[in-house]
Amino acid sequence: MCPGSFDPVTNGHLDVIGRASRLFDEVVVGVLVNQSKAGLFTVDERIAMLRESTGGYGNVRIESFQGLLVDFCRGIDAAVVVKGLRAVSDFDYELKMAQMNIGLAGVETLFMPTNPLYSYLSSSLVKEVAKWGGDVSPHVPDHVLAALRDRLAVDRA
Ligand code: COD
Repeated sequence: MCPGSFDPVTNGHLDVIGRASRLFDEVVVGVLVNQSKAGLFTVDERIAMLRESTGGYGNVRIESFQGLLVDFCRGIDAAVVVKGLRAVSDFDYELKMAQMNIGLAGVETLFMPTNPLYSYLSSSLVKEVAKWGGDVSPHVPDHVLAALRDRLAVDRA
């Protein structure tokens, strides 16, 4: 299980998903439905972008979830959560969630060191740079780049 907001998916996310797909028989990417935080893209749009980006993997499927991650994991019978770790700041936050998730439901978390190519990448940084006209083409797939341009052009209009 690879959970996240994926607003939008970046090459950093895709690197972790691709590596997980080589380690596990089946990978479920779970997009969090967060009622209290509107994203740049709707959950359906994020799911569509993830599906397009991971279409080449035969064992990856994309779903949405709300509520506790551990409840979703139980519902789909997922034994392991896979998370990418970019920096010590990620570790600080992720360790607490991983320990809570073991305590809540015995769900284990496996941390994957980020590919150094993507260690500074986040969806928020990509949106910030794209919003001000910076080039994010090295950081997201082409179809995500096009979606960002469309959405930000509409937002500016
Ligand atoms: N390189 C490697 N990995 C990366 C990169 C990168 N450049 N960017 C992101 N990642 C990985 C990280 O592992 C990250 O956790 C994951 O991708 C998703 O990233 P985001 O930014 O899309 O998603 P987040 O951090 O907003 O997702 C947080 C969750 C949805 C996983 C979390 O809030 C959650 O589990 N929520 C459900 C409610 C719950 O159970 N809460 C209690 C937790 S104890």
